[in-house]
Formats: sequence, C-alpha cells, structure tokens
Amino acid sequence: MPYTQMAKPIHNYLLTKAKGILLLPHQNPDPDALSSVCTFMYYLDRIGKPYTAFCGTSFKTSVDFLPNLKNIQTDPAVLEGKEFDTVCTFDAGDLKRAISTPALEAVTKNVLVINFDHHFSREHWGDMRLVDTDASSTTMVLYNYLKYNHITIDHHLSTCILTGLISDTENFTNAATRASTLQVASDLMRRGGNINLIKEELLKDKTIAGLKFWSVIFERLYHNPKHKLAVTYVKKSDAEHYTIDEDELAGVSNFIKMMKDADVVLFLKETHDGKVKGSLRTTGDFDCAGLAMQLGGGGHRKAAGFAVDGLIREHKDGYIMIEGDSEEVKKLNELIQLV
Ligand SMILES: [Mn+2]
Repeated sequence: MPYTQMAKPIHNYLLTKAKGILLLPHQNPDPDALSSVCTFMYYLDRIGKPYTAFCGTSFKTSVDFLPNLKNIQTDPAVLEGKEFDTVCTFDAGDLKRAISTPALEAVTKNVLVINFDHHFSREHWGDMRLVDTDASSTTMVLYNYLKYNHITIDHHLSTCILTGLISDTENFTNAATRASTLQVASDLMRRGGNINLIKEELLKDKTIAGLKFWSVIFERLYHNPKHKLAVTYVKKSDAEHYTIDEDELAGVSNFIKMMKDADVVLFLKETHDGKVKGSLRTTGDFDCAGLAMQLGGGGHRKAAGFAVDGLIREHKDGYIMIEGDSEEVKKLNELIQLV
C-alpha cells in the first residue's frame, strides 16, 4: 500500500512548500481524469492553496455536472506569466500524456512532479508518487489520500470521487470492481454522493451520428477463432464520411467486449501521424497487458493498448492486415489475419 508512506508527505509538501501548483489530467481526458482534478481542486480549496487546473487538449465531456469542472482551463494563454514549482498529474499512465503540449513543457521545466494514478507503468515516474494499481480509479486513490490526511469528504468531494469510480468500473460491472470499490461507493453515497445524477449523465452520452458510426464498426467486426480474438477498426478516411467522437469510440469497444464468441477484442485505429493504435479489452482471464507489451505497449490485464507504425489494408476475404515493416506489425498481422 503506497498510502502509508506517501499520503502524508505529499499533503505536508503541498501544505507547507508548494507555491505555484498546476493540476493536469491526461490529454483527451476521460471522466476519471477530470473528476480526479475536480476532487483535487476541492481539496486544495479546503486547505487554502491556490492552483491552476489545465488540460493540454480541449475536451468534451459527460461530467459537466461537476460544479468546478468549468475551472479546468484549456487556453494556453492562462499559463503565460505564471510560475509553477509543482505539477500534480492525474490518471496519466505516462508523463507525456499529461505534459502534452509545448506550452505545458515550457512552464513545467524544473518543477516537482506528483503523480496520482492507478495505471501500471514500467517507468516509476514522478518525484512523489501515489500510484495504486489495485485502485479501481484515480479518484479512489484520492479517496484514500484524503482519508489518510483526515480531510472530511463532503457531498461535493463524494460526487467527484464516485464519478471516477462509476466511470472506470463501467457502473460496477468490469473487473476493476472490487469489494473495496463497493465499500467506498457506499461510504460516498452516505456522504451525499449523487449516484443517480452520475449514472444518468454518464450513460446518456450517445448521439445519432455516433450510433450510425457504431453500426459501421459492428459491420467490420470479425472473429479469429484461432486466437479467440475479435477485431474491428477505424480508418483515417472514415472521418470524411462520419462524425467520429473519441468518447463514443471508447463506448463501442466496451460494448463489443461483452460478446461471448471471443476472449479478447482488438480495436484498431489509424491515426493522422501514420500509426495504427490498438486497444485490447477483455472480460475474461486473457492478459491484455501481456499481449500489448509484445506489441510495444502496456496497460492493465483487462484493458491495454499499443501503437505501431503502419496503415490498415482491407483484405478481400473480410479481414485486415497492417502495412508496415516492424517486428510488432509482423506479430500483429499473425493475430489478425484469417488464414
Ligand atoms: Mn482511470
């Protein structure tokens, strides 16, 4: 448990030493990253420390109901002339996913980095770290952090923390759901966390345009029985014909993984910088992180990702191959081709 060693030193540092605090979710933040930043803003308000909350990318979100979400800035102009000595990152997995733009790089030279996360990472980055890979969400890490530091968790904090918990466990259905998750969720509900508001707002995130693109993704889905792998994909050129929303794409891979016919779902997506990004999802015993690592990536057992240089080529026999010449591409093609 990292809390016994790190929760108090981090709190003491923030309370007594930090002068300019910058809070960063990862780029293209998900509800857990955003609600973690919202949780931390409430906490810093409580201990009377000023901060700037900033996200390197603009974001569209289903967590607008969190009252202080509007305080997360995205215009780099707000960073100008500010001096930071401390950066807190949330849910980032990798430092580059938090410090993701030149403007952020410029203001974060010579700062102390505090990493709050629940992702596994091979590089144990951050000058101070509170990383608990057993935690269901980054907000859960913050729940424990606040408890260790005897910060009262009121209804605002409860709703923020519960948001990350519900989102990352997909309404308490995926493998990140543990006995401790439900225990903490019930404590947060007792403290005034508004579970009905959160569930309704998080679930109501589909659009007609988005669902039409879901049908395209379903149409492309195929199954490689040899590897018990289901594959589908998004091409760069799809953007010319459909409205594509990243959040809705995350929703579709979570939906597809519920299928009975495959052990693991691989969702491949061409990016604009000549790569193919893959995300692996399973509800079973398959080790997604193990496979992702062989393909140059990483992640959790149940959800992992990787990226290779290449392009998606559709094969006339209803499957795809990746055009590229790295070892990883070769390995990937062995998994996805139907021969
Ligand atoms: Mn998370």
